[in-house]
Amino acid sequence: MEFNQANGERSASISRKTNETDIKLAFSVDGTGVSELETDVPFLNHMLDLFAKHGQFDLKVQARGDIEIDDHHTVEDIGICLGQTLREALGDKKGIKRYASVFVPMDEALAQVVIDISNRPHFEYRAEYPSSQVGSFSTELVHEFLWKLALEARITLHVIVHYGQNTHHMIEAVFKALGRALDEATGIDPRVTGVPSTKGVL
Ligand SMILES: [Mn+2]
Repeated sequence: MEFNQANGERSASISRKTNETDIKLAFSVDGTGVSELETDVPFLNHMLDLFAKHGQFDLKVQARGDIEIDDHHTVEDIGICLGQTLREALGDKKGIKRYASVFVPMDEALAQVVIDISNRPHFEYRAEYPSSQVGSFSTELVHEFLWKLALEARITLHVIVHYGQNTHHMIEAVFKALGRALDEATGIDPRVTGVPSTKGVL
């Protein structure tokens, strides 16, 4: 499960097995929005599909986990794997835009994602959902996924759900905004020479 890095594509893959989960994940920053998602958490498959599509990433995930307990470990560990591959794929971060702030509406819901590809892991999250469940999915796991993604990718990630009435819509807006914001922040700005930091390193 790998993408072709020979043509300069920024991509990485990981295979991670613990007593709780067994995950294979391949991620390409410079993709076309294609995903192949085989996890035991259907709602997360739906969200990752949106993330890849709206971020123009390629994403393959095969994940088996101890969902007989609950979805927690599987969702958390996919977040960890995605964060690690994002960090690896970006390498020295030369030429990237680094920052992005994106609002995405989904009908009545509005989400905002603000990113700094900073090498300084930080996560802020403001979201209050009307429902604690979407189908069998616990909405508290959105926090778990994004938090671990930010830590492992070593990015500053602020996620704000401004309002909404339908929990499915609200979370969908988050994942679409995350895709679009990461797409923009990882994008190459031809005016940037080297790393976009006065410190000279990110
Ligand atoms: Mn949906």
